Amino acid sequence: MSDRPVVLIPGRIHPRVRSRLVDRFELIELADASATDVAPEQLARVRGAAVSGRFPASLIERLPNLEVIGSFGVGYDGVDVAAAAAKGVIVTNTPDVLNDEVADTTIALLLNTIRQFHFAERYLREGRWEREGAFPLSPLSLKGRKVGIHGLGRIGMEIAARLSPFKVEIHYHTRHRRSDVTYAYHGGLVELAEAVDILISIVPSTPQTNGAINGDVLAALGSNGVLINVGRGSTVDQPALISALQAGTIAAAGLDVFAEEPHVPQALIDLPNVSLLPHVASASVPTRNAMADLVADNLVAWFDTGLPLTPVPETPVARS
Ligand code: NAP
Ligand code: 8YV
Repeated sequence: MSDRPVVLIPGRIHPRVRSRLVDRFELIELADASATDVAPEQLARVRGAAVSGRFPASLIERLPNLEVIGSFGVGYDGVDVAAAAAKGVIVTNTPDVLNDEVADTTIALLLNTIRQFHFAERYLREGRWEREGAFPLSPLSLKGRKVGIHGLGRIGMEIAARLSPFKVEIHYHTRHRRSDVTYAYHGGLVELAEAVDILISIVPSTPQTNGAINGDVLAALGSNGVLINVGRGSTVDQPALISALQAGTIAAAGLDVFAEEPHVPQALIDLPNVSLLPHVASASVPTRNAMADLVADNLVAWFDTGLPLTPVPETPVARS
C-alpha cells in the first residue's frame, strides 16, 4: 500500500485524466458509480475522485474520507452536489476552457439548422446534384433575424460575441440582468421568445430550468422560429418540441443535447426540419484535453495546497 492519496474513478473518463493522475495518486478504477463489489475498507481509503457523468449521493455516503470530486465538464448535474456539500466534500468542474469550442459549435449548428447543409452535402454525396440538378433552396435564412440567448454566462457571452458580425439583433434572458452588456434583457422566457425568432439555450440543468422551454415558449417563438439547444436536454420539454416541429408551431430546431442521452426519439430523427448532434459541442481533441487537464490540476491543487482551481459555487472553499 502506497502513501499516495487514493483517487476513485467510477466509470469511463477521458484517458488523459487517468494518465495525468496515475503517477501522483493511487487509483481505484470501477466500472460504474454503483461500486457494488468494493469492500468498505477499500472505499474508506478514498480521499479524491475523478468522474465524467454520475456521482450519486449513494456513492458519496459510502466514502467516509472523501474530500474532493473532480468532475469532467462545466455542467456538473451528474454529481449530487447537495450531498457533497452536506458532507463538506468539494466539487470542481471545468469552466472556461471549453467556451470557444462550444460557442463555435453553436454557430455551426445554428447555420446548419437554418440552411440545411447536412442534407445538401448528403445530396451531393449521393450523386443527386449531377443526376437531378440543384439542391432545393433552404426555406429559412439567418438574414434579418433576432436572436434570444437563454443563459448569458461564460458560454452565452461567447455565443453573443460570435453572433454580432452576423448583423442579427441580440436579446437575452437570465435571472439576473447583466450590467456589462447592452443586449435587450427580458425578465421571462415567454417574453424573450415573443421578441425574437431564434432562441438559443445555454443554461445548466437545475430544478428551475427543467422543462423551462415548454409549449408556451415554443408558441411564443412562432412559426418562423428556430430553437437551438446546446445546454442540457432537460431544459426542453422534448415531447412538446416534437409536437411543435411536426405541427409547424416553430420552423426548425438544432439540438446537441437530449432528454435521455444517448437515446434520441425516432420522431425527432424522422423530422426534416431538425439538425441533430450527439452532444459534441466541446468534443475536439484540444478542448477535451484542456478539460481533462483541469480535472487533474484541480485534484493536484487540492492535495498540494488545499485550494482547488475551479470549485463549483455550491461547495466554495474558504481562502485564508
Ligand atoms: P455559466 O457561466 O454558469 O452560465 C449560466 C447562465 O445561465 C448564466 O447566465 C445564468 O444567469 C443562466 N441561468 C442559470 N439558471 C437560469 C434560470 N433558471 N433561468 C434563466 N437563466 C439561468 O455556465 P456556462 O459555463 O456558460 O455553461 C452553461 C451550461 O451549458 C452548462 O452548465 C452545461 O450544462 C451546458 N454545456 C453544454 C455543453 C455541450 O457539450 N452541449 C458544453 C458545455 C456546457 P443567472 O444566474 O443570472 O440566471
Ligand atoms: C461534455 C458538457 O461533453 O461541459 C459540459 O457540461 O456537456 C460537455 O462539455 C461532457 O461534460 C462530457 O461528458
